[in-house]
Amino acid sequence: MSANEERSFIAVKPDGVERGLVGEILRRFEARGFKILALQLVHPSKELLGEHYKDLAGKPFFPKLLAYMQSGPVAAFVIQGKGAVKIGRAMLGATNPQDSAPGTIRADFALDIGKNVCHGSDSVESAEREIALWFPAGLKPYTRAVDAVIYE
Ligand code: IDP
Ligand code: MG
Repeated sequence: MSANEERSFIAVKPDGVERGLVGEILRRFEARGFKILALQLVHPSKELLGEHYKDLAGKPFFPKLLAYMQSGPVAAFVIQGKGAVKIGRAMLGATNPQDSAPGTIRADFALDIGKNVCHGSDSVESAEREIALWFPAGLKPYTRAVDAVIYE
């Protein structure tokens, strides 16, 4: 996979969907130049979430996190483009919105760590794992003419 084809898994969590932020969040990634490679509203099972957040299984907030993530649909999408993982995390902002830099999604739309509106993969390996988990049917690549004006 070339550098311009790096992928990240991004999700608008149930609070973000409920608050009508799906369009705004998608818009930011589209405006930055990323290609939307997959897009789906998902009602995640406990099993899917347990796998998605398996590294956090021992944390005291884990049960609350799963309940939060099952409180409504999640808008799951995959972005593709140069620096998708690192830039995706930067655009989301720090996990705790109290610490997120102004201009990031969490700073602009959230106040509490347990209602922080969005998820983004933390590494290329996590991204591939999460994409396979949330989009088990796989992704269908496509070309965009606009990439010729986005990349040098
Ligand atoms: P990340 O979403 O920025 O990658 P993680 O540490 O992977 O942060 O935690 C996953 C999610 O779990 C966070 O986005 C947040 O919703 C929730 N979370 C993390 N730490 C806490 C906490 O201390 N209290 C409540 N919820 C938390
Ligand atoms: Mg994480």
